[in-house]
Amino acid sequence: MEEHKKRIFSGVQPSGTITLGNYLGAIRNWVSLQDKYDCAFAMMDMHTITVRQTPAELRKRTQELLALYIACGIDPGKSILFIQSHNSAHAELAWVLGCYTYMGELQRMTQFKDKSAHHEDNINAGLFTYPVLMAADILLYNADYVPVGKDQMQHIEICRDIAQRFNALYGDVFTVPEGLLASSGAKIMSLQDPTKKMSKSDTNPKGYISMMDDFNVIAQKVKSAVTDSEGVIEYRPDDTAKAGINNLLSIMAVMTATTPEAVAVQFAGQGYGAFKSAVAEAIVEGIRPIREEYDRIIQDKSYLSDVYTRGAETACRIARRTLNKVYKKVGFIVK
Ligand code: AQP
Repeated sequence: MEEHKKRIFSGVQPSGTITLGNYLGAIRNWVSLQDKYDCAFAMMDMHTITVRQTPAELRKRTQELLALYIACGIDPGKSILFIQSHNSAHAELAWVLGCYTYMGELQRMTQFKDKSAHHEDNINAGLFTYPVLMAADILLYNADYVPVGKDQMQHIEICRDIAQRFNALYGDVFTVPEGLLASSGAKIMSLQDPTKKMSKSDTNPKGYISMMDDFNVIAQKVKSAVTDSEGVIEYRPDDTAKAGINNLLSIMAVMTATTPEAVAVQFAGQGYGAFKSAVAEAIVEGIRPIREEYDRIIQDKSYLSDVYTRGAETACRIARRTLNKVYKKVGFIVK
């Protein structure tokens, strides 16, 4: 990483196949940041085990996620691409930061509350301390900005609080990061329950569009998206009764580089059926070139392993510097 550029860190968990929400809310926005900033993007495999995973599938999905990053336009020549578990500094810093984070702060996290409600049989300590590991992910690289979807903003806030608390005790150790929200697509909703965000671990696959879905399946999923009985295409972001149509308008707007309002004007007076067909086509056409690139890259396992091996070397070097500074500050003898 060059010294004069501001730094960016972000990542996605390989906890399922990546959805259109992950793409529009996160990965897509990373591409344009690569020239202006020093960027590091990781496959966040350590976070995934807060929910039970099938080991062989997790390994496969981690590799697929890397291929998808590259297919979406993340360039390993410009950005550091690595697997979180390849850099043990993440776990090490998380331990230290955990001693500077309060139970009450973690108890307020919406994701913890949601995921504990969905996995009542496995409310583990990792799920609870997830935001501490995420703070370590970001602070190790002294990231200035963290591009994320809206759902992750609460975790960025707690990361900032932890960094400021640590800095107040020990001097300016960490850069206090800022979340960077996409101007559009920051929160794509479920197609089956448009009051909930689209999630890759949704038990109902009709709720999300996977970046790997067959194109016919995408069309079917959009056709069966929940809307309303009013039959009017209007963008009313504050009207929950219009949540389904608002969501489709937002998706169409990002896919065609316009605004939801403009899409609503374009389709005013048309039926939901025709509108949904147009949305499905826009999604498929947007995803098609990524899929073609992905199909090519995923075949080349030695290239992928070369990318993540080189990425880990650089990531470990940068992170170790920060970790040693932290260790010194708290009173550990650094070898
Ligand atoms: N629906 C969404 N709309 C916009 N952005 C989204 N993101 C997630 N869902 C949406 C953004 O994608 C990035 C990676 O997220 P993650 O994998 O770290 O975990 P997540 O936020 O918990 O995403 P999922 O899909 O809901 O995963 P599961 O189901 O495993 O929990 C983040 O920047 C996130 O904001």
